[in-house]
Formats: sequence, C-alpha cells, structure tokens
Amino acid sequence: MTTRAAKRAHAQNPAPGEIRTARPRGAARPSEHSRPSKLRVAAFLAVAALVIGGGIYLAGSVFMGQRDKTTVNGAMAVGVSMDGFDPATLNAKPGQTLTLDWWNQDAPMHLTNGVHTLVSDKLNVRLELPAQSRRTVTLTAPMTPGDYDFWCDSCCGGKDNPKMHGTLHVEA
Ligand SMILES: [Cu+2]
Repeated sequence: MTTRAAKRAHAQNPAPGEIRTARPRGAARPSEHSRPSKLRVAAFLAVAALVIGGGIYLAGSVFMGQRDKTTVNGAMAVGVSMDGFDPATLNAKPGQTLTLDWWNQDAPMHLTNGVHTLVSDKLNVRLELPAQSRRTVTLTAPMTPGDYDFWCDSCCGGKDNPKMHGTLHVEA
C-alpha cells in the first residue's frame, strides 16, 4: 500500500506498538509563539524611535528656535558660522559694554571641530565658542568713535577671509 490515502489512514490510526510523535496537548509551538513577541519588539522599537526622535527634534528646535532671540537679560543674540557673524555690525556708544548671547550653529564636523573665535587686538578680546553652543560674552567699546574690526581666526582662512569679519561701530 503506497497510495497517499493509505499513508494518511496509517498516520491517523497507527498500528499497535507504533509511537505517536504528536506533541501533548498544551505544549508550546515555538514558531507560532515567537511571532507575536517579535511584533511586540517591533512595536516597542517603533515607539522608542518616536520618543527618541521627538526628543531630538524638540531639543533641536529649542536650540534653533533661540537663534535670533536671547533669554539673557540685556543681551543681543549674535550668531557665527562659516558664513561669518550675524549681525556683522554691532553698534555701541563710546565706552559702552555690550553683552552678546553668542551662538555657534556649526556642527563639530566642520573645520577645527566647528569652533569659531572672536578676536580683536584693539578691542582686546580673544573669545572661543565650541560647535553648536552658545555663551554670553561682553565687548567693551573704546571711547574713540569709529569702526573696530573683529574677526574669527579659527576657520576658513581666518582673518584673511573677508566673510569672517565683523565691525563694532562706535557712535560719535
Ligand atoms: Cu570661524
């Protein structure tokens, strides 16, 4: 007897003494039970990605949202990037001390790790600002009216790069 029907019949009614290989009732079926848990892991990862992504987005927008504004009392926001200082001209009265909320938009992957500087011999400053950060700095205007040059000497040719200059304009 080699027909399929005969084989099926044999399997359903094994001959006496033959061992049935069927699992006992209630035993785990690995392939079917692992499927829902894989789904659960996938769902967890999706939720985790949403939460982490949302956090990064919020943190980014908090930082970027402040770019033109400042929470530092009496300070003005001044940005710096590979495109230079923004605004590039600062106005002051003779002897006035300006408080700048200085922020750096560039990521560390830029030249010199994204660090920018604010340098001026006449204004007697040499300030440094790490990538993607902000700090409060002060500039004191000289008593003599005029335009005072300051620059970044840490990137893109530094002082030789016309983009990386700013002016402190001291009113007459
Ligand atoms: Cu720079």
